[in-house]
Amino acid sequence: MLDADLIIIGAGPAGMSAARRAAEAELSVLLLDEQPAPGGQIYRDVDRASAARGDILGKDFTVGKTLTKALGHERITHVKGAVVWQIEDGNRVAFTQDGKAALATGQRILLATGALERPMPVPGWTLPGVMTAGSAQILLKQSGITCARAALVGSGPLLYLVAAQMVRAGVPPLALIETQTKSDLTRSLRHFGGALRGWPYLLKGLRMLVALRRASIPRYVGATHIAIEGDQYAQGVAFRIGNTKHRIACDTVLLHHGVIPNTQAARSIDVPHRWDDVQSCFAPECDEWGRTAVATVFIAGDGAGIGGAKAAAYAGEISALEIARDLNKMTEMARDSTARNLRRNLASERAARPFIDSAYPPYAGALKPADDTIICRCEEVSAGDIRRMAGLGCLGPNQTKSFGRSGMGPCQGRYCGLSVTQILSDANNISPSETGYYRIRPPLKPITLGEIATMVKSETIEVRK
Ligand SMILES: Cc1cc2nc3c(=O)[nH]c(=O)nc-3n(C[C@H](O)[C@@H](O)[C@H](O)COP(=O)(O)OP(=O)(O)OC[C@H]3O[C@@H](n4cnc5c(N)ncnc54)[C@H](O)[C@@H]3O)c2cc1C
Repeated sequence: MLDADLIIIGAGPAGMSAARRAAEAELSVLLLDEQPAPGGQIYRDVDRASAARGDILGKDFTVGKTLTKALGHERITHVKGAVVWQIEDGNRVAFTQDGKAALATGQRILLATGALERPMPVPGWTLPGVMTAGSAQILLKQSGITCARAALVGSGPLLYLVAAQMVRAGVPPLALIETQTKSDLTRSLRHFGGALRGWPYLLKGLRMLVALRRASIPRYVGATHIAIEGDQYAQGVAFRIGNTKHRIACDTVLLHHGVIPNTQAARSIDVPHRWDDVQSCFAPECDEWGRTAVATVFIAGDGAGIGGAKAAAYAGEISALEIARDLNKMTEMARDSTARNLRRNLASERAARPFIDSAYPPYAGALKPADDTIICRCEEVSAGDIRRMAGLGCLGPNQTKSFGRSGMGPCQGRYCGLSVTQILSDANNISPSETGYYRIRPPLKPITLGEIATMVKSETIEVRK
């Protein structure tokens, strides 16, 4: 069995910063991440990136090398390709690596599992050729592959970033079809004063827009009635701006309308969650150190609430300080004096968030999808099916499983969960908070019986670092 003072799940900015800070405070750290290399979403595979790929992805990407370098600390054991599928009793973590299962025990656990892209169910979104913008970025970061003849559809800064990266890669998108409206922007202006503290983000956004304009990428703002067309695969996107119909012929459609905390691991161990009205998603309840109602479990980074990479790194360090104090490796005074600066930086990082969230709300059409739009892709359950279940008395996502198998496929509701909550909430006229979410049971990620069977030998398992 692998033991450590602290087990961190997720080697993104939150997990990596927490690991370094905890190791410096003399804690032994086991860092588990399913990816073959550290970096998380933003710095994915940064250590392997060539100079040319670094230029395409930008300065904010290559800066991640500072965090990955710190993982060389002797007290940090980073197990790569380790998929965590169960957490037991708040201190035991089961994971598989190379098809073999292992158990690790930690005095404290930090969940740094980051964010997922918000599902964007629109007609035709299950056709081959449709992906999320984040997946296109993963292809670019990890394999240097770009999508030709692609249309980017949705809203939010990540859409601009992916578009700008595609331009730099020499494969510009055909168009940006954006769903936020001019009145969203006007409404968001009330947050502009506060957002000025986070001016680097505003400047970055402005620069990306200028770059897209220079590259002559057509932008359509305020798009509604979005539908992806094609019989066998995506061949175009139809939408309306006001009363005018448009159609862009393309081979690939990249959807994105924001990111939401990845809450599966926290939910699987009954950490209470609350509905966040501003970000229209569930977030785990944590205190200012990331401590949850499960005394041994902390959460940091986008998994606790969307704040971006730098905010995630500060939050990871803050949690590590409290964990070190908790395990008597640091005094309260030392914890507080180090945390003070980190908190100040964290507040500036978060300053632009209310402005961004209100300027780029999720696409209304995907929050209230048409009846024939598929919601649960694993089991092919449509929005109309879920509304019919509501009509038959189904009040929450868990019941949709017995009413019609929604959320019962391999993803266990990871991708449809939020849409199911929102459709039921709307149909029953009950708040998302009361409607609730799927009860998440292990395994968190698919695992074979063969892999579980190897657990018998876990005491002797040798993990690849
Ligand atoms: C697809 C996508 C692309 C993004 N790209 C950018 C970008 O280019 N620029 C930007 O500023 N922001 C980007 N973001 C936002 C991003 O979430 C950042 O704010 C930042 O990476 C958050 O850091 P984090 O440490 O909280 O989580 P992450 O960086 O997301 O790291 C979480 C890590 O946990 C791992 N993990 C999750 N579950 C398990 C499990 N069960 N077992 C093992 N490992 C697990 C993940 O593989 C991941 O490596 C992106 C988000 C998404 C969803």
